[in-house]
Amino acid sequence: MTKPAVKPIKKILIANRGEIALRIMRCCRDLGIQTVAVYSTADRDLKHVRLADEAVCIGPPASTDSYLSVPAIIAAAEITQAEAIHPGYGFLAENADFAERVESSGFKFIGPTADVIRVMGDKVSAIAEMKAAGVPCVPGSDGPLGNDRAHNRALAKEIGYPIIIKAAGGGGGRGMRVVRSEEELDESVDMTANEARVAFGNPIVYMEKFLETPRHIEFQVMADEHGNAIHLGERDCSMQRRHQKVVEEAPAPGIDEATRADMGARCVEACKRIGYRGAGTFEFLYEDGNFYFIEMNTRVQVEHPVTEMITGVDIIKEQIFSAEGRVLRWKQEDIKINGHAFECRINAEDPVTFMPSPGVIQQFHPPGGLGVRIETHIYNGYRVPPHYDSMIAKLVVYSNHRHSALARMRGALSEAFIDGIKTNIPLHIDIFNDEAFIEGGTNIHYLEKKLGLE
Ligand code: MV4
Repeated sequence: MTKPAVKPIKKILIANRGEIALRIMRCCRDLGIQTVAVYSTADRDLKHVRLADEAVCIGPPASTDSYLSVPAIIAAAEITQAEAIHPGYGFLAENADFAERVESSGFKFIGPTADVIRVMGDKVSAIAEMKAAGVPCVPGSDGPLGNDRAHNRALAKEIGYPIIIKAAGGGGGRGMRVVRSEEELDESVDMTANEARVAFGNPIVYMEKFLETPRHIEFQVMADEHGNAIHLGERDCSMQRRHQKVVEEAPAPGIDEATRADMGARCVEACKRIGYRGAGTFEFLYEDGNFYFIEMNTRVQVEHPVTEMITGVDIIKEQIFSAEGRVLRWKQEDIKINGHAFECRINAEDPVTFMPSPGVIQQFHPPGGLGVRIETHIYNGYRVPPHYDSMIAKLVVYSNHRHSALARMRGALSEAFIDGIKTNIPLHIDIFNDEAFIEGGTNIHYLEKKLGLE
């Protein structure tokens, strides 16, 4: 076999803000790659803007006019002569049209091809691909629902109530409706389709059996453009409120090595089938010992550090290497899951009402010590702007065992101090003292139930 053409990237434009922009910038620095930061007028004082080799203001505070402005970002790449664009997460990271525009403008998009983003962005085609690759999916309609109401009723009856109607263009909790009896079915299908038409410009909906008490377990994969792929094990992201993850951990409690190897191999097979490139995540619901694929994320995720801690793989670095056209440096047998990691998402919000709490950070004392990693862009005097996501830091801990990692997180949380704004640190302290969470394996409804009762 001839060696593939590797094109080393000399300069990357980071099309994001906050902690992930800083994470990507630090990785580029490790690799000797020049960085271009882009920022809105609300973000002039971001840490990575100061540390990047170059910085370009791309617009006013509103995301739609800055971090979501494709022309502004492409123009910034052109004037700085960047070679590649890293989208981070959120904003344009899973926008196929953006990926296409980046590449047609002569830049490398650090992520999968636009075609693959498009296929996986449509949940109906994503599920069809996964089924074909041998990935277990939720029993359901196997494709879009049509207008034949009798057929839909027969289908729901066969699957068994409760069922859930989901929009093909939705995902991440948007565009779905649970149906508990036949009387509600027709109206629910129509309403979900109409809302989807408005929200996503796509009225296509599909049906799945509704799982009442699943856990959310996701597999991290990494692929090159030469048909090689590996998995980096799984994460448990069940501790969530209103589709916002609060705590993540890796590995998922109670998943044995054989199950991990089996599910991981199926995800790897799916990557090969769709021609995946870069970092990706397969999301599953896990109930009664079974996995059911629900969606794929074609970007790096917020919670990628917990996987890095237990595998030793720098996921951002591998994304860049993949974009350079390199052959994946890891074989599956090189990947060993070691120890246990937790991540707390620290948000600038009221710990009781969950209302955003922007403002000036008067004092910040980050926790530290062995196995403690903090990913944050905040510093003393930094003003948290009201225009963006309220996550200001990720506190990640690692230890040999889950039990000692829990203790390490409790210690780190008690040491962390942020003054000037409200944060959800008290909520995290509550969670890490919760008996069921300490036991492990709580489901996706656990936190909302706990908050409702207390
Ligand atoms: C489901 C489900 C139960 N059964 N699908 C919500 C977000 C989107 N990724 C899919 N979601 C769900 N799909 C079936 N067939 C329950 C959820 C769900 C959920 C999933 C993951 C994490 C948190 C959740 C919270 C509520 C509902």
